[in-house]
Amino acid sequence: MEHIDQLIEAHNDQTLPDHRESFGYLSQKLERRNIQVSSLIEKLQAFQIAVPSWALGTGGTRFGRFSGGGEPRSLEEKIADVGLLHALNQSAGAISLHIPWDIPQDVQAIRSLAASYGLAFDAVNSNTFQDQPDQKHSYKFGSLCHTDSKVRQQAIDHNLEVIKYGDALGSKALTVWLADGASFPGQLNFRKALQRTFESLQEIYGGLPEDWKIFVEYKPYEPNFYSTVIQDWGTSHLLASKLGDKAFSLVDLGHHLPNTNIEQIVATLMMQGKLGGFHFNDSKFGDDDLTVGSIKPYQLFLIFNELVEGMEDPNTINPSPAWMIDASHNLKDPLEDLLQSIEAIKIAYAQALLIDRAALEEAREQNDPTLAQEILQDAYRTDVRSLLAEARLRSGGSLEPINLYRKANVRQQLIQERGSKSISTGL
Ligand code: LRH
Ligand code: MN
Repeated sequence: MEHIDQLIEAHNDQTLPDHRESFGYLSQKLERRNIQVSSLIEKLQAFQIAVPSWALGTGGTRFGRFSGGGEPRSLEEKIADVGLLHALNQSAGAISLHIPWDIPQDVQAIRSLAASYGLAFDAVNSNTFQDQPDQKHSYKFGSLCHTDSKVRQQAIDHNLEVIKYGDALGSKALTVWLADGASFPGQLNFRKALQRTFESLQEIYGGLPEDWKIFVEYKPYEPNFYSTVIQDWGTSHLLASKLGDKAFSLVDLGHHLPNTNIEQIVATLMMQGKLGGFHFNDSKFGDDDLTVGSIKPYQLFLIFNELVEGMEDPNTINPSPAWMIDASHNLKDPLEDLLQSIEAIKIAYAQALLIDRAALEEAREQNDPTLAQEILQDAYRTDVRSLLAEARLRSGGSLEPINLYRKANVRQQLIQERGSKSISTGL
């Protein structure tokens, strides 16, 4: 979008006085508690989240899809939309592609276009949960676990091809999510399915460049409704451990049965050095792929409490996780939804950085749950939004991204440019 930098500067001038007041008040309060506000801001500026290329349009459900118009019609337009998000919040510095939904026709052109917006390529995602028009063998009854070795080989070859695309774009990781499973008792030999999946993943693992990672994403159900081969963190961890040092588990927040303690799973995987990354979203019931922090913001805070504990531990054996969103937008403007999700992730991170860890550990060692909760919730109940705004301001972003997005009528301009019926590839 032209002149976005000028629009940001002009809008910031108007909102700066309010910001100075709220940021000034919070900084003094934190400094009095010996919290280094400047290093906090630096951590927030450095924290970049990858936007999924498949979530820039209006998704839908099997019951309907209500397109909002102005959706990106090509990979180039998707990169431009993520570039706009990044200009506004200086926090969306990467895009995660899904193949074949986003095959780059001209890799060099795509690389330089992304670079022109300050964007890198995070993990690339393979897709063996849909049949492509020219595909020889169907994935109806699975892919890497399929009873027919020809189908397994086709799926392995697809993943190796996705690695090649990613490598050409500068990506350093492959995410494998498998719909593989069964919808009826008796349909699947659990043992054979898991063994075939492992052996297929071994072939894909063998195709990884030296400095690459493979993320094994688990999910309890959907589209299969009785069994999923990689159903939970334990199965993902088992496979990642057997595959080797380049293999890790990927935690999609929506891929847990109700009331699962996800923060404990995060702590456990991080302890083993096998937490590869996240697909952030939120959910009330199933894999709802809703705006991050829109349903369970306290759970997100508790997850970041475990993440910060691991990240701040000088002896941690876990590499820096990949921070990625995986959402689908049925009702909201996709770009506003993503701006809200990124804000919610960084709010949880900032609040977790405010936790008095020494005091919390002391309370735990004294078995004082009341004090432990007081310490946690003091951080959770701190309004850190001015810290995030200051981090954006120092990085050249907007103090109020969503207000500016609306004030600048971005969606209207996209509809004029792309039409009210343009549909983007993805979910
Ligand atoms: C599966 C999933 C996976 C993606 C898809 C778009 O539910 O979370 O990460 O490949 O959504
Ligand atoms: Mn996911």
